[in-house]
Amino acid sequence: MTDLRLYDYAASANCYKVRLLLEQLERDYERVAIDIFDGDTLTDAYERLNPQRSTPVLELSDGRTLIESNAILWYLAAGTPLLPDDPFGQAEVCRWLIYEQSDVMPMIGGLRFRLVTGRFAPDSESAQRRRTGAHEVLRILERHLATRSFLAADRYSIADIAVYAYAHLAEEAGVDTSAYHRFHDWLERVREQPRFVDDLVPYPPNASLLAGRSIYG
Ligand SMILES: N[C@@H](CCC(=O)N[C@@H](CS)C(=O)NCC(=O)O)C(=O)O
Repeated sequence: MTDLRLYDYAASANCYKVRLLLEQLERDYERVAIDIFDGDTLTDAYERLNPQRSTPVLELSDGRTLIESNAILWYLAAGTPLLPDDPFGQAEVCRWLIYEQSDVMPMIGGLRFRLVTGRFAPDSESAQRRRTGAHEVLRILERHLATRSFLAADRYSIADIAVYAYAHLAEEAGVDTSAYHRFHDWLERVREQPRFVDDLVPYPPNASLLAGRSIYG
């Protein structure tokens, strides 16, 4: 009997970060597969679950639901070593959760998604703009990690989980990361954490442009 249900798309790194945390916290949960390119998020039932029609969604045993991957991370990590309990440490984590959504996800995850599903040509202006943004993200991470092992509060936390979920995909987005040595050392430190998993799957064929039905068209 599990008390958590995760509405989840296996190829989404926003969902992967929640799966990684659940694994590291040794929490049981029921996984409900949502095919975002087969119209699963376009139904009235899904809109009631999440008016933003996105994955992941976490449902608690009392029926309450949480949307937004980083809000879900925060809820699950509260009271565990993966979220500091002092206000400054929490604010540092919050800073990286915001930056992950505003910059890391669009510049690296968004670029990779659009390249591998045929929405961007590799040398298009749109791809080039995001690639420049991805290098800016990597430069900021590289600089930050010059004096730290982890992103926030001197320890492994949900800040690392959230940023890792998209940042580790930079090469798959066609971004050359070879100059970012501290970034690579940090990726390794994240992978060395107890119960680390990488169960992110490739985008299936129906994720390609015009092959499926989703909010992306
Ligand atoms: N800010 C949201 C973004 C969620 C999001 O964009 N999820 C994508 C998968 S990565 C999705 O489910 N899209 C729904 C669709 O395409 O129908 C979060 O962090 O949860």
